[in-house]
Amino acid sequence: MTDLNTLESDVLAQVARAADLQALDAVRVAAVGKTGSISGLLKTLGAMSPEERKTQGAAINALRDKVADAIAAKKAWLEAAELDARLASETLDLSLPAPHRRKGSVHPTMQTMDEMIAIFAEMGFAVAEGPDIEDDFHNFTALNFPEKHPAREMHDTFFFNTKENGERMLLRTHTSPVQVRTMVSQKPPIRIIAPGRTYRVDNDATHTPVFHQVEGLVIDKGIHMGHLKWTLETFLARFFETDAVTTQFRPHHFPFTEPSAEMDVQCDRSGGEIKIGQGTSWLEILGCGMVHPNVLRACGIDPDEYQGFAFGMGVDRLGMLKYGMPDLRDMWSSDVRWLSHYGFSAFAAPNAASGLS
Ligand code: 2NM
Repeated sequence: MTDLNTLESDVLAQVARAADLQALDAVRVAAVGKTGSISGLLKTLGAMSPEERKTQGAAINALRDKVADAIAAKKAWLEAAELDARLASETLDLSLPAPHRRKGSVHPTMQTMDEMIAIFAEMGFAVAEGPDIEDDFHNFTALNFPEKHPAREMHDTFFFNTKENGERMLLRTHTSPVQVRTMVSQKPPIRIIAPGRTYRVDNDATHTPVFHQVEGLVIDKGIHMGHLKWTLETFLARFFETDAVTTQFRPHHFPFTEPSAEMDVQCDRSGGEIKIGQGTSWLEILGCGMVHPNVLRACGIDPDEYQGFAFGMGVDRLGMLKYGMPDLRDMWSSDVRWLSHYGFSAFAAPNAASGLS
């Protein structure tokens, strides 16, 4: 008859030696599996006297439980060790610099947009956002573009396929629909800028199908073009980091403003590059005007009680002027040499306190 104590120390030693889960399972099968050594002992109970069966049965069962517990404990330990090894081998320190790779940088357009937002934020403007995919009402109708009027053709629009209900969505041609949504949902006074991507069917040296705008809107009682002029001149002086700028309004036409104007800023073109804030030339820089009464009415604002000014400027264009980039198409070239030449540090976000660029 096998000595239970010898069997016990034998099996427990095998459990202790098992180096991995596979080896441990082999030990389990050899000891407590169907044809295992301990299971075999249990089968010998039938041939014993009732007295012997009572003592031997209890002893063999106790041995079986002890071995099963030892195997379960070792299994848990091996699984934890396996997980630890995997975690150690898969460790990736994301805070380490990547010395053999080119570092990423902020795209000049996004840097320019962040600078513009920082200046307007300091002047008390809130930032408003809206969807890139718009409907006809918010992009055109509410902005006083008459139905079937050629003014709609001015913005060569990317349209989606007409839906079953007859509606045709579009990619916004300007960020003005954000101003519409703001006027519809908020009560005056309103003071917002709407920065974002805009889309027009247009592709040449000075136009890309996707471009970026920052538009602004102020609605309150007694707002007039003097407020508009001061706001824009203050913005331009800060943006171009000069003490002051000289500007002129030129009459223009937009459906959504009356009167409408383009603003030119005085500049110097004598040295090959454009310098803002001095000189004898004028540079067209943005569009603006007093919000048309029809627009206010379409947005639920009484034009006899409230007036407002609005303006819109191209971020890509302003960035080119400020950072001396000659060709708009470089913006989309994904050329890492261009990006690292003009790119900005991701850790130097523009703000009014520490400087813009
Ligand atoms: C421009 C020029 C002039 C403008 C008008 C509005 C609104 F919604 F208030 F009517 N938003 N933006 C506006 C006015 C935009 O971009 C060249």
